[in-house]
Amino acid sequence: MQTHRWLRPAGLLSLLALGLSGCEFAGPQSIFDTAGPIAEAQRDLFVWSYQLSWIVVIGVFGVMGYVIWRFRQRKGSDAIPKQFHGNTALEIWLTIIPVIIVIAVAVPTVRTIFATETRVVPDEDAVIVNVTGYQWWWRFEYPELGIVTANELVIPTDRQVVVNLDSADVLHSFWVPRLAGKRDMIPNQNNQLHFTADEPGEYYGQCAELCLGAHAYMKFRVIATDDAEFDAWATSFQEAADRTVQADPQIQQGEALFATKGCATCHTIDGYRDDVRVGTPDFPNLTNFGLRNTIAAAVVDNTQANLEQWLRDPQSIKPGNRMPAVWDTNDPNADEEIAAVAAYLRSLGVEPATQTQASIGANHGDR
Ligand code: HEC
Ligand SMILES: [Cu+2]
Repeated sequence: MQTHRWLRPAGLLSLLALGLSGCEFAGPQSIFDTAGPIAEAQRDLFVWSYQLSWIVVIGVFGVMGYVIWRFRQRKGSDAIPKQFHGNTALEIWLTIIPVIIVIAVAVPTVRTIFATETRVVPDEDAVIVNVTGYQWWWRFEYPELGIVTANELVIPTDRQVVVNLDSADVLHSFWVPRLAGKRDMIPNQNNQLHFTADEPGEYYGQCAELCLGAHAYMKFRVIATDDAEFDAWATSFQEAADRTVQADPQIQQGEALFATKGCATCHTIDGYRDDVRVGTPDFPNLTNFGLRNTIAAAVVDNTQANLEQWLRDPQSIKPGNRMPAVWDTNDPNADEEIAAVAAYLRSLGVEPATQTQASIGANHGDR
């Protein structure tokens, strides 16, 4: 079999071109499009090592190319070029240059590690969040504010955020590429990460440690707001227990179904009826669900239609997840009841008049 000699390099080159064309430097999960000082320091370190590598590559291949060309065998000459074995000066330089290169990489690396990776004494006004990874969603607890929520980490802009990372089951990894490098979440090992967001906005997060099943759908959002909006958000959670169910009959019906359909055995809603024991920490807390932008670990937007679809058949939205389908497919009341429960959930934390535009951070664009 005869293949053309140029086919292989041509194939490799087109593969490379294809790979590069898939690169996106400003996507919602790009480490190059940084949005805070920690991610910025890490990106700068990466770019510096990358540039230095190119200097080394160009230097080494340049010298090699020059030597190959300059000392190539010439017609009619069998003489061996002058050898430099035992050239002390050259050997010293060949030792010094790599040492300089190693130092040029090591010093910024160690400095960045200490600036970004170590445990910190939190700033006075830092926001502390205990994050627990579950197969396949995120629990966010703000111990100082008495708030528990899921899948959307609301933070104030320009203030340090310290996250204590834990897992309830297997290994997960907390990663918000535009804000900070990833950090493993290991059961019973209190790993920590800290970061700050410079600008209000919605930042995409993703579990970065293969955790089986729906791992690829284990996403989340960090929503950075200004201080006033953050305080309003926090207050809204703290007051949730005292809020009454909205008067709308459909919402009232949904509220009742939340208990009778068994949702309350898994899910907590602060302030839900005194006579019903609601939820356990091991399922997403649905308090103020009407303020959420997304459903099921940021897999789909929080719209009435998506929420109904989620309740009718969770597997159709997020294959592998552990929320059961509660209604039988042939239940004649399913459509009406699902619509009612969805309306109830979407009313939580929302003033009746502003229901359509209540999502927090929604005006900051989609990343
Ligand atoms: C056996 C426990 C269980 C029951 C019962 C249950 N759920 Fe869930 N639910 C889950 C789990 C687990 C998840 C997380 C799924 C995922 O994202 O991987 C979930 C997720 C959700 C979410 C998305 C949460 C988020 O943070 O985005 C909503 C909304 C929800 N359930 C509503 C309901 C309603 C309404 C009912 C009753 C009709 C119900 N659930 C019954 C276990 C349950
Ligand atoms: Cu995971």
